[in-house]
Amino acid sequence: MTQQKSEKIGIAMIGHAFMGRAHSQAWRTVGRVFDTPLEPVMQVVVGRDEQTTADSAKKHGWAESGTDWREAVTRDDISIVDICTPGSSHSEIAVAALAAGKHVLCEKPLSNTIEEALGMAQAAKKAAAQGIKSMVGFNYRRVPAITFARTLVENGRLGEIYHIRARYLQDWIVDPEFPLVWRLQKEIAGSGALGDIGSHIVDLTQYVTGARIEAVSGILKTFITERPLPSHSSGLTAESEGTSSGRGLVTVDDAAVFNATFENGALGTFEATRFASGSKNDLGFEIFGSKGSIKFNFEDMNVLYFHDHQLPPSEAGFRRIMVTEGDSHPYMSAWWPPGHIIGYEHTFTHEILDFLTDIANDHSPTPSFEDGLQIQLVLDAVIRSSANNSQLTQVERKI
Ligand code: SOE
Repeated sequence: MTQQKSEKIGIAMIGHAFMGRAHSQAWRTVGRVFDTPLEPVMQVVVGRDEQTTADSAKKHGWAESGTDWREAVTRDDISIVDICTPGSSHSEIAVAALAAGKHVLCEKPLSNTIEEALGMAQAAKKAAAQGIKSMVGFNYRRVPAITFARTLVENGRLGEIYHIRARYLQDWIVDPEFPLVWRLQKEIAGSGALGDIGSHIVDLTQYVTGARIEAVSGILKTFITERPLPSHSSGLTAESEGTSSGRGLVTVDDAAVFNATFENGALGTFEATRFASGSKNDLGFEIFGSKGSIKFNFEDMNVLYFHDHQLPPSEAGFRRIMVTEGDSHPYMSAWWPPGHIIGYEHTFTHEILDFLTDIANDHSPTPSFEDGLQIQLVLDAVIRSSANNSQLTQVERKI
């Protein structure tokens, strides 16, 4: 099913917190920077609280607001459902939206359990037969330097890949008095650093190398096991938590470290933590091959370091490539002249551009829900390994 250029397409966004704000910016911007094949209409944003959702609609540019996602995903004027809620609600909303014939963009990680992820992948596959598209919001794939890194690997510039090293370091919960927010509650978030930020580096390393992780050996750690209950009603009480008054149990990991074997024979090392004091959003990876190597650091996100191992030793070493050349680097032709750098929010604009383009051209978006399921299976293997004395644990295949 293809749709004609500049045809309007109605959007419903479910959830309007951090990811909702980032996606709203992208929906507002994409048609004003890129020649999009479809014109997004920011029709309705849905949230739990009527007043805060109405405020969000006004601030972020949505025509309407509501508190009933089931109504929103069945509206005739809605063709895309953008899920920006915590992982505990991804499955129910995505399956209902796909069944209603809506294209679905779902934030990462795909879901909190393997069973849900499998059901979502099956529902997406069934909907795809009717021309309905679905994508998981691993936005860092759309950093131009990372898209360019994938091209270098695809073109053989790194040769055989030996080592893959990836990190995602944050420090927002080092303070023991930071409250027990939803990201620290398993029933809402599914897991902690592992699923929230570890999922990004699993996706990125598999995307850039084109190779999947086969087995892992991991350790999960929760450094601070009790925290103050959040001021807003979270359904948690000290009594229900069996903790000292006003505090609740942290039920997810604070940090995850794991080694990995890749299907192409490469070895991987991964670190995902919220306790790297001083590192605010330090996502990075290094990939070493027989013909060359690359290094990326999100804190310098417009740059890719590339070492061409085929050059004479006298010229060896990593050179700093500014990935801002409009004629030769991904996405950059639509923004500014070379050297005028872009930021975090632009990755969501690129993600939504690609989703709209795939819908218009009847192409299958990536990462797919199947890709999202495979990433959940990698995370699940880390959890099983950590519970089994870090034994090397195979990643299950359910696809
Ligand atoms: C919190 O760790 C978070 O908002 C993640 O959920 C996002 O995916 C990441 O891009 C920024 O940090």
